[in-house]
Amino acid sequence: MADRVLVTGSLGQIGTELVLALRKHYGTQNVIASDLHDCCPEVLGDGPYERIDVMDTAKLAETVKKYSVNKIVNLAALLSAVAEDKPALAYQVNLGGLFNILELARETGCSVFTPSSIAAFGPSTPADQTPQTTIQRPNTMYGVTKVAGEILADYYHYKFNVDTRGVRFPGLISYAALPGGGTTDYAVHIYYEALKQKAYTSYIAAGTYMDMMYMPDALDAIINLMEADPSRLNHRNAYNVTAMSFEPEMLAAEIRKHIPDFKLDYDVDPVRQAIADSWPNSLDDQAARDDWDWNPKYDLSAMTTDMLAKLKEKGI
Ligand code: VAH
Repeated sequence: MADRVLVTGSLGQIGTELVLALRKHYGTQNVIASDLHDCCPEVLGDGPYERIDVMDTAKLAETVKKYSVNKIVNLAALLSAVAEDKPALAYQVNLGGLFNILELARETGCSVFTPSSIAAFGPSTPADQTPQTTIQRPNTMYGVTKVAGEILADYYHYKFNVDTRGVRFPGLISYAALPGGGTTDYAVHIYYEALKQKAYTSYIAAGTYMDMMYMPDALDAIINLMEADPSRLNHRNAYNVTAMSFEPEMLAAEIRKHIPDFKLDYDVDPVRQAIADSWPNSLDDQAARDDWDWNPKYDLSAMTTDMLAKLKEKGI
């Protein structure tokens, strides 16, 4: 029987594009999108859609049975900045939701892909070329749910043989859907404002390096790891993956190659700056390259060229 994939959090920054990419790979009718909206928004095209809250275990089980789902991609989560504002809800959705998905996978035999983040690292983690296996003491609720989620997903793999897999994503940059409530969102908004105003005021300070990745590479990472030969996987949850590391001035300089009079200034947000300061400056992603041939295609220059072109096509 063909693989049938349930995606939670389908209307988020990753989900909006991942559902369409998964439908290209597995077939439109074999990918069931889900989120909190009552009906399927146009952006997700014409494949199956269900309204699912990941806290609703009955609806999750009913959906897996209804569509004979064998793979679950769990994206439902609150991102870093909004999670600091709503820590209890973030704990419930990010960790409670993942627990519900893992329990369902244990009972039904589904595999589970769920992304972690560079947020799973903290101030005591080696910040440059952060190793695959190292200290993980995040000091944000988002980071707590991500590192706990990694450990929980590994537990379900080693204790119950659930096929769990995940990557630690850096900041993701895309032209299709805006991110919501993250710390790295500045690196998306800057492109929109560069086209609209030829200027942007960054809430992240100059010199703040963070790992980043263009969404096409992130989508490839998810599908390639989901399809990877399990005998090659030396890690499960989760693999470091990155494509570039930059700070706001580097991004502005790249934009100026296309918009010469672009101006960048700063109004630093202490909450999101503190979150960014607790994260690595750059990751070592050699394990992903060795175990499942991870190989990003976009660097800062290629991403900027494509991002600006695609946003212009959208009429920004
Ligand atoms: C955030 N975009 O900023 C997310 C991501 C590494 C950052 O997890 O919260």
